[in-house]
Amino acid sequence: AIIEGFVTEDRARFPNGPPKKFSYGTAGFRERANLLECVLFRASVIAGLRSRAARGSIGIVITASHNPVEDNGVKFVDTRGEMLIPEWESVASEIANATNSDLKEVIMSTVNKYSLNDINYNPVIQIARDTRPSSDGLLALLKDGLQLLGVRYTDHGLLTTPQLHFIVKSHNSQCSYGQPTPLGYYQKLSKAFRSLMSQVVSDSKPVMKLDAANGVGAGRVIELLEHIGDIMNIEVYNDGTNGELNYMCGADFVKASQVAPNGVPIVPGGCYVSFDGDADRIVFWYCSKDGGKFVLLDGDRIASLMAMFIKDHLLTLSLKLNMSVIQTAYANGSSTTYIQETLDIPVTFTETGVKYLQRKAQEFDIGIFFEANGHGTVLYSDTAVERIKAFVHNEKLSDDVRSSGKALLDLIDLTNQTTGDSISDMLIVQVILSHKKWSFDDWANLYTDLPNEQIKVKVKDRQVIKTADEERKCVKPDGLQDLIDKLVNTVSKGRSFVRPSGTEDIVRVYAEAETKEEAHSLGIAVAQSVF
Ligand code: 16G
Ligand code: ZN
Repeated sequence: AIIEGFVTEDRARFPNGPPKKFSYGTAGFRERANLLECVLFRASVIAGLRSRAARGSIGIVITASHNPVEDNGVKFVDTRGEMLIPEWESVASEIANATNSDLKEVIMSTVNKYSLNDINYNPVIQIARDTRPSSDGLLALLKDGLQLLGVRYTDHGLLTTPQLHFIVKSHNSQCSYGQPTPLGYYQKLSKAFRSLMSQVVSDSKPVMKLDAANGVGAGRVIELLEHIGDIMNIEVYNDGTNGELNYMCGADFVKASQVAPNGVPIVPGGCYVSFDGDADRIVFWYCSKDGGKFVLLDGDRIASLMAMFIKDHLLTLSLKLNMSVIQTAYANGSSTTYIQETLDIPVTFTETGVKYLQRKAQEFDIGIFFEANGHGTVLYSDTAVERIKAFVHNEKLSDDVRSSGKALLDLIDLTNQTTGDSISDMLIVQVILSHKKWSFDDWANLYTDLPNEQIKVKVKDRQVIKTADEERKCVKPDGLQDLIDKLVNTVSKGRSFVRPSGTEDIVRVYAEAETKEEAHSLGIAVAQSVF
């Protein structure tokens, strides 16, 4: 009867049904905001069903991340604080796409398939949204749906995507991960950060200048500063008061165009950081003191820095835990070489998309996963945490070794283990640089990036391109890979691959080589062979 009422209301509000065919992909449902109204209303029933099936709280975040301000989107956070499980991606798509007359049947078939009528669980949905002007209206539709269904919810207001992931995990872990509120998030991170920074002797406070992409991260960092402002200075720019969301600023813009964003005063040698619109991606950058050259420190750099620091600590503790850095084909070849050869840590490759990296990272005691675009974090298995804890409690340790062990435990608490998190990643990087007494220059000197080129190619049907070996080899159309191999062999340290984009109707070409000119010519040549 409740479903009946919901379906009737859906038909009254959206007599034409969904305005287009949606597909729940890596980014959730993402569209022009005005096309999403029906989807947001139906998101209530998707979340309610998934919550019951998983017997836990589900999160919904209204955001379109680094997309332009006219877009919006909706993403579900699964019970352990991770991305929605693949099986339910299709359920979500089916419900979002059902015609008015099919909706009831589609919902009921899900109810029956998972025997949801037999489950006596009254879910609570955790909700957050970003700063887009369309987010309020979409939120209202979602709430209407939840109320009609009698599903309880907590609206946390404006939060970063990773904060909502944290809250869902905390809620479902009976608070053992943290308190399931924004305050609980700030408290957990700031406690760990203060403890780690207290081990550093320094006569000045670290300063970072933040480009917040005119997004939701700006206000959240200001809230965070109430907890750590006495030990770290974060100057917030692109806070949304003047500029437009993600326009000429933010992590995606800076990574793609390799120039400084608008809206941030540049001081050579200063430390800069850019978030994306929902603060789950982060890149660092600076302009060198001599000559003002722009230097980007991307996801590969962050992964390398974190891997180095964690490995150092494990060596001090003489703890053998199996560790891997997870990368995609987009990782700069120099970072892979540095991690494998200098740090002696195995690198594992996966397809593009956070869910693939995350899943792979779970296979290790310590899995450090980062996409070059700046999305990533570190996952520590329960075994790893228990072993480190047991070790620290050993009575016969020297002070140095014990404090190294404690630092590692604090580092784990400072890490948002649910998903890549700009705020958490920023604090971790600061801790490492402070512990090493390193500047951004020192960090950049770990290795030298190979010059690279990314080209978008418009083709009639991008799905004719099929890849294998974690997207590093092209298996269809026939002969294309041979051609790429030949071209790659004409330049030194050459590497190139092509793949159909998952988010745009294009084929992406990546090329890298020892010199900028070679990377460029290789990229162009490969792009031409794709036509
Ligand atoms: C999505 C993915 C991101 C990936 C990008 C690739 C998530 C949350 N986001 O934004 O990880 O790098 O797609 O886009 O999984 P592409 O397929 O167009 O290259
Ligand atoms: Zn994002």
